[in-house]
Amino acid sequence: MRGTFITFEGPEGSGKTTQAKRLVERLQGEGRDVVYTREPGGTKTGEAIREILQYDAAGEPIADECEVLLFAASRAQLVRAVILPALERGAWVISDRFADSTTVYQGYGRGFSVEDMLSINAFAIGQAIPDLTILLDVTVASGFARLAKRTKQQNTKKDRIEQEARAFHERVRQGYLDLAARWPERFQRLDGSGPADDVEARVWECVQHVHG
Ligand code: T5A
Repeated sequence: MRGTFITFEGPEGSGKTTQAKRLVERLQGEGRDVVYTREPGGTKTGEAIREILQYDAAGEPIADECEVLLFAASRAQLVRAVILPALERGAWVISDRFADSTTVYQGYGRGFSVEDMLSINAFAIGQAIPDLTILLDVTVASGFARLAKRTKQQNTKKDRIEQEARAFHERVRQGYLDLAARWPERFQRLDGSGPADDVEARVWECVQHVHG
């Protein structure tokens, strides 16, 4: 029996990593076989690509077209090496970002054709279509306020895409809302604001509602 594939999407600082990990713990607490993945990354090849994408690790500016294909390449590897084998053995797969990120960041954000991004995604993911996509919706301002707090507390630096202009991130947020309206049967848009425990309760209700 095929397992269950859930993806978390949302703007920067919307709480995807926090909530994806909490969901993994809850499902594991029920004794389920659960695999957590993140994008870009999740495999050795993907983590190497992540380094290049996040901080220009190759030492030169990345062309926007190259960026699209690197995200797709990381995803193609993750799907074949991790996601499909896990789904085939009946596991739950929880992914922190997936193909919708390319549609909104490179399509709506960078301005590439959304339909082109969907075609590239289709090639990269094959049969790995999420059963449920949880869109954690927060305003751009509140997401960045969370990241600013983290940057200060942990003394980290902003990555390449976080440094994009505010208008870029507003387009990303709008892109997510458009995708959620386009595929209402797959997307669940949840309010990502408020305390993490409250958001976790919303996520859990949503997962139980969709998958019993
Ligand atoms: N990208 C990615 C593309 O452009 N195209 C693609 O195809 C893909 C896959 C990935 C970057 O790559 C881009 C998008 C991104 O710019 P990343 O480091 O993985 O980079 O960045 P994000 O996925 O955006 O991860 P972030 O860590 O920035 O945000 P999250 O995961 O949404 O948020 P999280 O859980 O890490 O929380 C952020 C901070 O807020 C706190 C947390 O403790 C943390 O400090 N927090 C809360 N604070 C208050 N209330 C709550 N409810 C909170 N929940 C979390």
